[in-house]
Order: sequence, then structure tokens, then C-alpha cells
Amino acid sequence: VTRDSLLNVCMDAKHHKTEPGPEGQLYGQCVLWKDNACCTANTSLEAHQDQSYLYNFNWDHCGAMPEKCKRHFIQDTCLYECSPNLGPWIDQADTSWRKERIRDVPLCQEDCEQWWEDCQDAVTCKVNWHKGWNWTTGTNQCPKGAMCQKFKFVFPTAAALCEQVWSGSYRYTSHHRGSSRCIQMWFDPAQGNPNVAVAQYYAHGNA
Ligand code: FOL
Repeated sequence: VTRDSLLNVCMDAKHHKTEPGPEGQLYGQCVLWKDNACCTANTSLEAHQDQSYLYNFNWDHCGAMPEKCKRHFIQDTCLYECSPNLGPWIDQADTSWRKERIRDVPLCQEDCEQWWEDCQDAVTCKVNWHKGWNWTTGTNQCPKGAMCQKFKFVFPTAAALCEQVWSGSYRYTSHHRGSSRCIQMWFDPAQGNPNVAVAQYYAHGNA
């Protein structure tokens, strides 16, 4: 049976609405979710800012992140903040800044591979971007001893990037876009939100 409590829900985290619903205007890359979203218009705008108030997170901690890479992190932020279809993967979080998190969301192979490819010129000093930064300046800086290196040395594979950067939020899969077996970070909203069917499929399995 389907557990309906896993469908059309927002996680209890830092900026999420308590319930999903339509938003008249979502900004930029987050517009895909405007018919039904867990983010507010303001959150969607902030998702596009460097060092936004959302988490004071600095993408450019090892020098400027190339735009073609940054757009994937922006899309990840949009999915994370806006998607009402992550219910089957909501788990308790043991941190001060959120009660719930997502874990092992099955990401479509193409979305993960493209993210990794487009970030080959980007540089970082950490595998897990959730923990262990130096926040003394108010934004994240590389901790002492952490060396800035090209992504391919920090994340040797696409799977390493998608699975490790947000400490297990995603699971790398060999499912393809359009299969209804994996979550798409990117989709054409004119065709509807393909992640609705994916959440339905996995909500069954978890019953
Ligand atoms: N995207 C996805 N897909 N999953 C996520 O969980 C996610 N989380 C964020 C953004 N996009 C996401 C939030 N990012 C800190 C660092 C990053 C962050 C939120 C907070 C932070 O304050 N880290 C502290 C530890 C805080 C604590 O654990 O209490 C640190 O030590 O650096």
C-alpha cells in the first residue's frame, strides 16, 4: 500500500514551508516548482545568491566556482528547498539547524553525471560540505590543513560527488531520466513534475 503521509510533504528543516502549495513567483532555476512548492519566493531568490542568508554558504571557498558548475549547486538548492516529492527519503537529523533531512534520494544518473562533468574545473577543500568548516568570519572557510584541489581529486567519480557532498542526501543510481525510478534535479515543467510519480513508486515500496 502507499503511505500517503510520504507524498506531497515538506521536510521540517530550516526554511521549508510547513506544507506544499502553489507559489505565484519562484525565481530563476526554481521556477519548475511554482505550481507546488515547499519553498517561498524569497527562498527561491536567495537560492541564487552567493553567500545567501539561507546557510551563509560560500561556493567560492577555494576561488570562484565556474558558472557552469554553480548552476548545478543552485539546482540542487532549488530541489532541496522546493520539492514536495522527497517524502520517502525524509529522515531525522541530529543537528541544531534542522529537525529533518533527506537521505539516499535516488538521483537520475544523467543529472549526477552532468553535475560532475560540469564541475571538473571547480575547486574545493572538503568532501562533506555539511560539517567541519571554519565559520569564524561568518561564512564557511576551509579548515586548517584542508587543501584546495580540483573536484576530480576530491570526488573521483560522479557517485562520490552526488553521495558525499551533502553527506548522503543522494544515492547515485543507474536509473535514467524519464524512468519514474529516479528523482530529476532538472525537468521541463510544461510536461508536469516527473518526481511526483517517483515518490509514488517508492512510497509503495516502503509500506
Ligand atoms: N542540498 C541537499 N541535496 N541536501 C542537503 O542536505 C543540503 N543541505 C544544505 C544545502 N543544500 C543541500 C545546507 N548546507 C552548514 C553547512 C552547510 C549547510 C548547512 C549548514 C553548517 O552550519 N555546518 C557546520 C555544522 C553545523 C552542525 O552540524 O550543527 C560546520 O561544522 O561546518
